[in-house]
Amino acid sequence: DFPSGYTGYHNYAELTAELQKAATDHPNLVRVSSIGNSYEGRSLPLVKISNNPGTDQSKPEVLFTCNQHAREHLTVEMCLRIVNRLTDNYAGNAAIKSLVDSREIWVVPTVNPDGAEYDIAAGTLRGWRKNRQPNSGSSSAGTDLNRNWGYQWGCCGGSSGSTGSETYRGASAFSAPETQRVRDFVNSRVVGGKQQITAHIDFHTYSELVLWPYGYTYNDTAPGLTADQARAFAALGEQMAGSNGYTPMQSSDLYITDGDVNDWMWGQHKIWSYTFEMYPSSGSGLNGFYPRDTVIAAQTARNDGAVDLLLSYADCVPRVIGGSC
Ligand code: 0X9
Ligand code: ZN
Repeated sequence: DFPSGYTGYHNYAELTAELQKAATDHPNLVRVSSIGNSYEGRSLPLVKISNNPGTDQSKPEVLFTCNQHAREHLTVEMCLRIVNRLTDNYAGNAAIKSLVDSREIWVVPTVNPDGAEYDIAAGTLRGWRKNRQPNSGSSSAGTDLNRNWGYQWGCCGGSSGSTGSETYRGASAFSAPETQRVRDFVNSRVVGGKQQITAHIDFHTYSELVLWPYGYTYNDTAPGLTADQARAFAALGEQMAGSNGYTPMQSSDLYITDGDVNDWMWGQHKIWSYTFEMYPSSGSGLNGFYPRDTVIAAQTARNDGAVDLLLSYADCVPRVIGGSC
């Protein structure tokens, strides 16, 4: 489990209990289900927040995902905060009520529960990143889930083909059960030929950044990404960064990745998909991944404004640059 100084973080059992509690406390706002299981058989919880969560309404949908990378435990707390804040404050806060009433909000608080549990299983913090899927013919386990997505997978030197690498891309695109489950869920939100999810944030740590596609190329425009779309990505990214004090940039300006989640969400579905790299802004060795639990409240609350901005633009992100939908 989490060691001393970190017990304020939620392990997998505590996370699932907290999600159930949100559903019990707010049955008219929250539905908890599952998008399927991880490699080791843990259910990947899916939370829906809306004013009629049992019904598929015709409203813009927004997705938040957390914990693709095992050791980035602060992101689980971020997704939990989204669930608790939007539901606990619904009755008393008119702005939150109107966001929740006008959207269908999906949260996957842990995409990589096997890795997260492995990271803390010995009562120490192991610094594990990947999932826990074995690699045939290798003693090294794990695929980097954020190199396993199927848009330009493995194209461009932004991932590794070596099983021992921290950025091992897997044997094929979507070879990891966890990316498959999220992919299948997102694909399932194509209703009547139209993708219902319009906007997405995938939370990571660390560096305090707001990132947007593409990650596979340094070019600002590329197939499937026009100059106007790139301007809208940047404009909303910069607004969100203005609210949390992070640094905004196209993700390849940080470094090239191929097979990351944002490139697939945009390239495949035209979902306005961002990566947030949370607190801290810098670190040495593994310590940046392991801030004490005393920072959880402030460093998740810091993103409240950015989350609300994404929700508010989800009807038409190009509106941020005066465009229309
Ligand atoms: O490398 C990653 O997957 C992300 N950073 S982390 O330190 N959390 O591992 C960033 C991915 C964003 N995409 C690009 N930089 N292209
Ligand atoms: Zn990460």
